[in-house]
Amino acid sequence: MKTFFLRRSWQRLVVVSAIIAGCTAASAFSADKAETIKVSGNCGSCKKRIEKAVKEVQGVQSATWDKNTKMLAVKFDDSKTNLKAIQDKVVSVGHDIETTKAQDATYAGLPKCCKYREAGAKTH
Ligand SMILES: [Cu+2]
Repeated sequence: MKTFFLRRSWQRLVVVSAIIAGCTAASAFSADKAETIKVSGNCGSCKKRIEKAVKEVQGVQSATWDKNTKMLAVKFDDSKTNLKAIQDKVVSVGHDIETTKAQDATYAGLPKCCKYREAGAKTH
């Protein structure tokens, strides 16, 4: 009786492992990835600039930046691009992210309404 029970649970373990392995394999083939990163900015122009830039990165499927939460939700094909490339693109058009600051010269070129580093800029 005890042996029978052990055998049953062993079999169950095999089935569960097979399911887990199957799911892992499936996710390895599906290259779609979703990430959310914080991007500094103020207004609708920032939104357009950020989203346009990110969508230019090959492999990016969608990009949506929220001016209130400052969060950029991005979906991309993991086999064509990566989060680093997307972050670099955001920074390249003048927007700071948590780990990297945009170059001062690029930031200086932003329209006045987009100067998010200035004090009081958040009330936009
Ligand atoms: Cu702006």
